[in-house]
Amino acid sequence: MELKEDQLNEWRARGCLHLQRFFDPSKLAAWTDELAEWPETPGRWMKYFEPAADGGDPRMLCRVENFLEYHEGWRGLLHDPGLLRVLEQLFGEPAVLFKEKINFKQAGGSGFTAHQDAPAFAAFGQRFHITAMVSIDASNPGNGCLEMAYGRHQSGLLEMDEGQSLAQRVIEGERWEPVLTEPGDLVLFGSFLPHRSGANRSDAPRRAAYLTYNGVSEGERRDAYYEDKRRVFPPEIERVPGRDYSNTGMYNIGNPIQT
Ligand SMILES: O=C(O)CCC(=O)C(=O)O
Repeated sequence: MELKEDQLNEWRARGCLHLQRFFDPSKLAAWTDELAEWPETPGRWMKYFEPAADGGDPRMLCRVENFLEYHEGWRGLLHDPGLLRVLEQLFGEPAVLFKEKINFKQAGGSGFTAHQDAPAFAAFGQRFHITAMVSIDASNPGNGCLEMAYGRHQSGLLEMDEGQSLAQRVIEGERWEPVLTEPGDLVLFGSFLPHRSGANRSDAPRRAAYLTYNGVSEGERRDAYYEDKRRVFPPEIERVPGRDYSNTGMYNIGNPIQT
């Protein structure tokens, strides 16, 4: 998969590249259902929950992370040669997986406040990451699609609030554009591109995989990432009773996950 000059120009100008129907969508939903059905199990995949915004279900599955080792289909996609070739062209060197997650955003699930990913990812001595968002369900403003401030990846770290989301006056000054996707679409964006998303006001889930890579020259830090995340912000099943997990550090920026 060789990118064309106009695609590379789109990447440079917007900090984002949307490749429609990059993956065969036929298996994505079934693979995701399999992850959702896995029981919460200490030390393995990591499941996180959120309360429904309308006060209904207090514990909706909103995320599964760290599934590379456990799911053959997703493992194949994470190492898909076409995806890795695209990433190599964007990084200018081969890509290495940093982390992987699926956001479920069930009907009634909340949105994500505007943020840049760089502050959360940079703690492992790396400078730049690219996230490959794979659309599992179609996404649109009604079910909480991504919204991007295209072009603002070139401004470095923007002003943030104490929770490391973007400061309100930055949010108000940006132009937010919705990213409409169909199942199988691939949306690549760099870790400095501001983004956010709304709540899911539809009656079906809006699932999307966020697969984050770094350039090989910045090392392999995936194990270190999950080791530290498990310590600071573990899934509920791994929490030690009585211990305070309210300081989630860089692991819950802009997220609706319950702490
Ligand atoms: O899934 C979404 O709606 C937004 C995801 C996001 O920004 C994140 O997980 O940091």
